[in-house]
Amino acid sequence: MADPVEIKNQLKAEALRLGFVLAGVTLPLQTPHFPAYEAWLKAGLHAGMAYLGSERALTGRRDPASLLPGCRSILVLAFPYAPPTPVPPRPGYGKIAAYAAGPDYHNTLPPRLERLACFLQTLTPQPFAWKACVDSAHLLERDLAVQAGLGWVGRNTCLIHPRLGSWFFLAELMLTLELPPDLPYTDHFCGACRRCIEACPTGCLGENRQLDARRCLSYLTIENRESIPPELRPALKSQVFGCDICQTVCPWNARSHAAPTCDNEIDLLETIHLSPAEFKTRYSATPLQRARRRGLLRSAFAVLGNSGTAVHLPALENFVQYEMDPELREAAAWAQDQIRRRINP
Ligand code: B12
Ligand code: SF4
Ligand code: SF4
Repeated sequence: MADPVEIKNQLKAEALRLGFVLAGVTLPLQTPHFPAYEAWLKAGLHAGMAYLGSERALTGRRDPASLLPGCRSILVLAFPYAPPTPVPPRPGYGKIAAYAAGPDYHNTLPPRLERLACFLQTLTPQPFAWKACVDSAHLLERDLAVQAGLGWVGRNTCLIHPRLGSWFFLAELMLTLELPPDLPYTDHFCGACRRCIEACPTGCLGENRQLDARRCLSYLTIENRESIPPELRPALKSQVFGCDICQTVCPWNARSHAAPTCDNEIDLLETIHLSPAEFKTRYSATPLQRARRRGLLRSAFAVLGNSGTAVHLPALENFVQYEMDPELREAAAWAQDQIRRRINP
């Protein structure tokens, strides 16, 4: 088979067979909103994610082809995950973001991209090089997805598809093979809707599709390596890892028909007692490992402060007395103090 359009169609069909729900092709060119990325960095909205402003990060985002010499096309894909279960919060339990309820997509998606590349090689005698990218590559994945026709970026800054909403990951297969590009998605935008801006508990979504990571619960509980500022801890409520609020309220997600996930709660007492080895055994194959044990404990203390009861006080006292890490000790003492104020106002 030599017709590039037919090759592209077969490749997309195979992607759907492998579980992806959207696929589109774009060129490895600078995306239209690279200047918006630079402005975001300049304003310091990336918080402690200094790696996003490194020379390598900027080069890849400015010139995607620099990631794969000879790159001529990028297949952009979306892979779904189940939305969060709408269960009311329970004292002593923390909620994790829906994307983190399953295995780590950084592990599960690259083999699918490899299978796709092997399949593509069966369609053409022309040899080609390829590179699988999932999240951590220096690409503006949402912007590339718009260019490949997968959807548009909403006020919550997520890539949205009219039928599927935004409960999916993005991934790319970069290719030195030339495939005909798809048309970019028309900027659908959000009309008069502002639900995500109004629902965000820390007000970190700006008017112009910009997110201030310094106050975003997702950043504070996943990427942040420092303490969570005490004034922001109450905003976590029961959220111990990641945040789904600005997607949950989005009407485009109400229209999607994905079944809710079943297990996005963790027992906080159990969590704070995990040894480093136990943390590794339980979470190393899940997205929670990104926060590391220290980060997860820190957020667990914040959530215990918000919803814990007298039964949690002895465990917290143990940390206040014997924990070596001063930031964790402080977080445990804060939680204790919050619970005591609730019990004896
Ligand atoms: C850093 C990062 C974060 C940071 C910052 C997020 C942010 N909004 O900037 C934090 C830790 C907060 C985060 C949180 C989450 N993340 Co994140 N994150 C990334 C990462 C690694 C880089 C994103 C980035 O460069 N941000 C900087 C801003 C400026 O860029 P951007 O959001 O990509 O936006 C660009 C386009 O939207 C574009 N744009 C398009 N149209 C328009 C129109 C106008 C007018 C303008 C001005 C701009 C614009 O402009 C921007 C700059 O180029 C990407 C993976 C990647 N390599 O791209 C994943 C990624 C964006 N994250 C993802 C996910 C799933 C999440 C969470 C849902 C996880 C969770 N449940 O906690 C939340 C969602 C929070 C949110 N509302 O964005 C998915 C998004 C999938 C989707 N459907 O959109 C990605 C693509 C990872 C993946 N491979 O699946 N994330
Ligand atoms: S992920 Fe949560 S904190 Fe971050 S912008 Fe969305 S609603 Fe706000
Ligand atoms: S909630 Fe409304 S404003 Fe926010 S992304 Fe969805 S449609 Fe856009």
